[in-house]
Amino acid sequence: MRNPSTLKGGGLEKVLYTLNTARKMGVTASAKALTANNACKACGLGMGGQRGGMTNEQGLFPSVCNKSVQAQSTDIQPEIPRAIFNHPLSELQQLDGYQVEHLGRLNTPLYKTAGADRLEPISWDQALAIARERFVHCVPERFFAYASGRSSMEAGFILQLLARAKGTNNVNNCSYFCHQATGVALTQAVGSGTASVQLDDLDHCDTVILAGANPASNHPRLIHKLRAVRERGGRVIVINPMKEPGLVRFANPKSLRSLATGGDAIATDYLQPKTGSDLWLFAGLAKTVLHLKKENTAFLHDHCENADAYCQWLDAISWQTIERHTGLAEADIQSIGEAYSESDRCIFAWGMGLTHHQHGVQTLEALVNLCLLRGQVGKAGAGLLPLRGHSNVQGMGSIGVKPLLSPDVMAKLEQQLGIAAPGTDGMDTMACLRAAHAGSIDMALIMGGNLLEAAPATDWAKVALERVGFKLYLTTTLNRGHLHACDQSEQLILPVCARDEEQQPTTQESMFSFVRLSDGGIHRLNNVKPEVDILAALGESLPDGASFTRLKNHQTLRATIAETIAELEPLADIDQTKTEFHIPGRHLNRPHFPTGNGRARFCISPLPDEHDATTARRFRLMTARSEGQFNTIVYEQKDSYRGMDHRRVILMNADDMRAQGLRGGQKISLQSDQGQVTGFEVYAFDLPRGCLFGYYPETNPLVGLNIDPRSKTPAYKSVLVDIQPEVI
Ligand SMILES: Nc1nc2c(c(=O)[nH]1)N[C@H]1C(S)=C(S)[C@@H](COP(=O)(O)OP(=O)(O)OC[C@H]3O[C@@H](n4cnc5c(=O)[nH]c(N)nc54)[C@H](O)[C@@H]3O)O[C@H]1N2
Ligand SMILES: Nc1nc2c(c(=O)[nH]1)N[C@H]1C(S)=C(S)[C@@H](COP(=O)(O)OP(=O)(O)OC[C@H]3O[C@@H](n4cnc5c(=O)[nH]c(N)nc54)[C@H](O)[C@@H]3O)O[C@H]1N2
Ligand code: SF4
Ligand SMILES: [Mo]
Repeated sequence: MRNPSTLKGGGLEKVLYTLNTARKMGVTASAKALTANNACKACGLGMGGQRGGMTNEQGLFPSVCNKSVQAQSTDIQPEIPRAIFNHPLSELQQLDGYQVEHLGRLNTPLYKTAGADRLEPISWDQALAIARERFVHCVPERFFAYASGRSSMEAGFILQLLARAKGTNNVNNCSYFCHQATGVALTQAVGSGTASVQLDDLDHCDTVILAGANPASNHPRLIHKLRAVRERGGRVIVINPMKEPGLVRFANPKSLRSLATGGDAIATDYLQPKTGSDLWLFAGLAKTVLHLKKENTAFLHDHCENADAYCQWLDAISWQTIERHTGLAEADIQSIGEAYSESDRCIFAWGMGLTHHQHGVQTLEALVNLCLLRGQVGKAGAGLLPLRGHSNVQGMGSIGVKPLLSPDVMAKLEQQLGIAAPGTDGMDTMACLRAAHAGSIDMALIMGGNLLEAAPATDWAKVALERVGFKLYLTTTLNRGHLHACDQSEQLILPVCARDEEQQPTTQESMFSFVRLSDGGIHRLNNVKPEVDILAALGESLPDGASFTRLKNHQTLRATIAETIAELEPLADIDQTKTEFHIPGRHLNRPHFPTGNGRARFCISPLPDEHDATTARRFRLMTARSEGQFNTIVYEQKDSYRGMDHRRVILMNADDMRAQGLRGGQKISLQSDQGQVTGFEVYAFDLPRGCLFGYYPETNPLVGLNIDPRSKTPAYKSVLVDIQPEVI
């Protein structure tokens, strides 16, 4: 392992990797895949669409993005050789995630009966007959649908329609594992659960506060915007327990100067609070603003409510409490509070480091309150920017892949399509898994994603999914979720087109609420189907299924969306106009908020239980990503940003290692209340004492079932563990 102090993000290694991957893809295939008019399939920042593969909504082409190349690399693989399916399941189960993903593209429906030990290739006719039969006979309340965020708006709409036509609201997407806390907190405070800014705003801010996110790996092209903030003399304040090398310095692969000089500085300031303590840190920053009398009194008076209660709440939190929770000195917090007080236009950007906690919503409330205190939302160049995960995860929410639809959308579905509102409340993702664990689910429809390995408590999740009588997966490639949790249950895996292979254009929504049109049309495999066709075929089997046939035409489908979801009205004629658009009402660039009375609201909640509550477990483990993976898809074993050669590692504060008598590279096992993992190597890293880092999904067996009661999101970044050196 390399010395972390010499590490930096990006650079030559990334260029070589991209080149290598592009070579493997074949020059023509990669050029075609990367330049065609399709939205980038990887992260939620959004790129491509009608302006061409790598161009953003400003018409700029900042640089080739390694993530985008990676995502394409698995799509353009040849089909999985048929001989693979001669192997019994028990043998396929021995493959690791990397090996399964790199078997190739799935190009045949696969079926497995409950007791069988084989995935049998079958015909589409047989496959659809089985799927329809199970769907028609399933009791609505014993059914759920889960979607990842890679599918299109069109597929998402029809998926949620299918569930509701069946009579259940049990339909959700991976946002319950991701940014749900953001949605809850922002909706109640400013009336809209999505980013208040657009990409342009990043060109006009003087400060970015980046908390709990690692865009060097996870939203690579955001780094260009952060560099530009620095270049114009602005500040980038990073809040992250880990000293992420890619946020300290980033070498721009496009710039020889940048490579030669060892990269550009990104963070002007770097605060390292203890994991899960951001809520107290935000309170400390707000106390500083008040102390300096830098609150925006006119904004508070004219455009907010509940500010007084917030100030009282802050008063009740002492600096000792803040120092104890965050592990930071009052003076260090105050100096950042002063910097924030000087900013005229500040953008707050954040990721999973804030949402993956049992007090995720409360942390986001604290962040929004800090932003409101200085009137940093509701004007150009300032505001709130959740860094979304999947390329269309936000679209999944907009289109209704969620348990609760707004009453007016539900009423429109009823009028337009004759679909009656299901009588019972829908379940979020963890509630569905709990129901499955209790044996109360007969059928699950899983569109994309890897529910098994994305879920907490892998062994528990495996039991839960195994107990689902029939699982129907729609996927481009196989993953371990398809091979495990089905020993005793029936399942069907259907191969689908990737975005750029769709036979009709599709649409996707980015984290800036920008809706892109993807042409599709690339032909790679001969036996895959569009998701919409498969879902419509299921819908047709319902008693009033006729309308599903019409919806196979994407233009008709989009016209229907436009009629039912008011803010998506411009979708109606996007085929003709090819005009991509920002969803109206989301960009909050004047101080009027869609809350009903036009005012933003300070939301305060009782403080969570003591962060360092007495527990037998001594360390708090965060589970997060490397640059070489996209969620459960592992592309490379090594993490070049953090200098790790493989993924079965735990990173730890050097003093903690000494206190535990551990040396770098030593094998350890970890134990939580949920489970145990063994054979991990421990290395020193710049992290606060008591905090550990491990990769997802390798550490998921340790993650508990405890969720944030308001966002229903597991505490993936706050797993209490003990460690044991392994005796060799
Ligand atoms: N390369 C790549 N890109 C991706 C993905 C991927 O897997 N790989 N996944 C996509 C998806 S679905 C998502 S949601 C996004 C995720 O993007 P991010 O939100 O950046 O995700 P993570 O890597 O899980 O964690 C981010 C950071 O949170 C920090 N952190 C952990 N706990 C805390 C805490 O308590 N407080 C603070 N302040 N920081 C903390 C970690 O040190 C880490 O640097 O990326 C998307 N893009
Ligand atoms: N411990 C821990 N667990 C976590 C997290 C964490 O930080 N720590 N992060 C959480 C987060 S933020 C998220 S969003 C979830 C992610 O959860 P998911 O979205 O469920 O998982 P992914 O790994 O993104 O799904 C990858 C699979 O999607 C399928 N796929 C890929 N492309 C396509 C396509 O074009 N169409 C279709 N139909 N299928 C496709 C392939 O089967 C691929 O293997 O994981 C969560 N789990
Ligand atoms: S930053 Fe995200 S959306 Fe943009 S090209 Fe890279 S992976 Fe795609
Ligand atoms: Mo995510």
